Amino acid sequence: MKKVIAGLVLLTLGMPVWAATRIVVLSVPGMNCAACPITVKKALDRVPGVSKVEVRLQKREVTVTFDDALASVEALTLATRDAGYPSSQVGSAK
Ligand SMILES: [Cu+2]
Repeated sequence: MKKVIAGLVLLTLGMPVWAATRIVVLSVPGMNCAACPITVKKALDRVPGVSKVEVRLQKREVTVTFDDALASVEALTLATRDAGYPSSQVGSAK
């Protein structure tokens, strides 16, 4: 438990100074029930460099925070496609 909290603190403190952190919004049209986001999130969490995955089922969108030295939009869309949910980038935020 202590380890988990320490990890979260590190992650929170570390985030703003990562120069290569990128946030992108992916459209995942295949998400159509409450179980889909779990599969999509799992697939994206597994991509090295991904630090945060937020799924909005209603909009069929996923916001992904990742280190672009380790991951890429291509790696993200490949991961969701391999999980059965083709996706494409619809936007980005800093
Ligand atoms: Cu589903």
